[in-house]
Amino acid sequence: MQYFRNIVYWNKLNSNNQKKILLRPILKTNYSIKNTVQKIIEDVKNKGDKALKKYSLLLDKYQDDTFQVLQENISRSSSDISRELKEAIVTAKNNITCFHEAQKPLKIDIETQIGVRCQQIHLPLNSIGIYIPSGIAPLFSTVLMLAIPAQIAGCKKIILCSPPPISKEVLYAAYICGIKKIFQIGGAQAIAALAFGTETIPKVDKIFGPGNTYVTEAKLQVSSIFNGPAIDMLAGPSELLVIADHFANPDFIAADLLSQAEHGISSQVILLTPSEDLAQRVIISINEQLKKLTRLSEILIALKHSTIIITEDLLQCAKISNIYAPEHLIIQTKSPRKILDYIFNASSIFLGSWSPESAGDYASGTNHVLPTYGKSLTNSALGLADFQKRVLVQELTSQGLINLSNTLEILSSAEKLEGHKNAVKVRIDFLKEKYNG
Ligand code: HSO
Ligand code: ZN
Repeated sequence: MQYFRNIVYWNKLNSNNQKKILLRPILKTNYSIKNTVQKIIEDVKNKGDKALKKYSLLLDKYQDDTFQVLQENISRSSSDISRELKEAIVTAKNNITCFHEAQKPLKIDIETQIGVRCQQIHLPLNSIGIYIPSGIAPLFSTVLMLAIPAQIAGCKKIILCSPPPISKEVLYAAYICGIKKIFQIGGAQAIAALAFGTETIPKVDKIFGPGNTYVTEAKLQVSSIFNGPAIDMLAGPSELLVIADHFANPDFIAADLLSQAEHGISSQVILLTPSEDLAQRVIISINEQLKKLTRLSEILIALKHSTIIITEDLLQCAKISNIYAPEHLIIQTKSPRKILDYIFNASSIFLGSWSPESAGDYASGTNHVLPTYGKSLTNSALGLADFQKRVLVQELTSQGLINLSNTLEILSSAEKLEGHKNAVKVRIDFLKEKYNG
């Protein structure tokens, strides 16, 4: 049976249909979700732990006095995990650490003119919250992607929240990343607790991590409050775009497309290729391989809004990919680096036949928290910089100020800000008096 056969020819579509084919699935947040989330946030803000207990019982059927996972249970998670999995987690941790250590920014410390020293230094965010959703199989790899850069940056307080019952893999990943404060609390109530703090859950400065519609809506609402916490980004469904030529292996492409389609019903995968023959072989391979996958029902729905697009040439593939601005872009062509020069919008790029997206999802070292839904137009993959802030420092010598004083006085006069001018003038007068008078 042919489950998947969506194929179109880009040049045969009119411009309206070209736009349509690149549309993402519509994400539904209705008023009812917005209102529910707003109510939960208000409740947690005003009633703290009492509200948390209420929502935990109501929504997660879970009762607890403190929600906090005991230190001994965090360290005990190590004995609940197979040696094989522990080793794999450690390998991933080492590579992610290596790549994020390398992101340490260069310090800037220069004299813009004689006696005028300007610096840019980087300071860690003081407190951050990590939210890890649950599910049939919680994606504990996200703990590594968030906790490792947070530790490298030097964040002092790292709080992790995940819905009850927290998975042993999440606990172990948190344990090896040195996270000590872990709470079993989920949903919008967890985000509200991190945003405002309760008797047991500390308030944080920035909230990271993906989640369902309620969690995403809660992140949106708390971050738009004037003195609310910052957030990393709003996580949308996973997406993958593959650019391939007739040299590519159709089984590899099919497997990559299916690997992202299995994330959920709103995931979207697209293949761009000038080769009709390759497209047909990918279709055959998808229909073969998907039968063996366990998340077939999600995959089939995701494939409904996924397409193979036949293009004129590889340059047109790059152009279409830039319009779509994918979260993940795999380039499987004879010379992928040549295509890279024409790519302007993508969050994470995988070059050649031997770079499946799974490598970046887990263990090559790059971060898998990425802008989706076309946000790669302006935003970047999560990295060390998201856990730090840039701070500017300057120091002028007396001679430096004398050298700059004329410029400062002219500029401040022109803006009619006499107070600014005066702050320079009192110093210059002081110096004149000291040395001349
Ligand atoms: N592809 C997902 C990340 C992930 N995949 C986690 C497997 N586990 C979003 O980039
Ligand atoms: Zn993935």
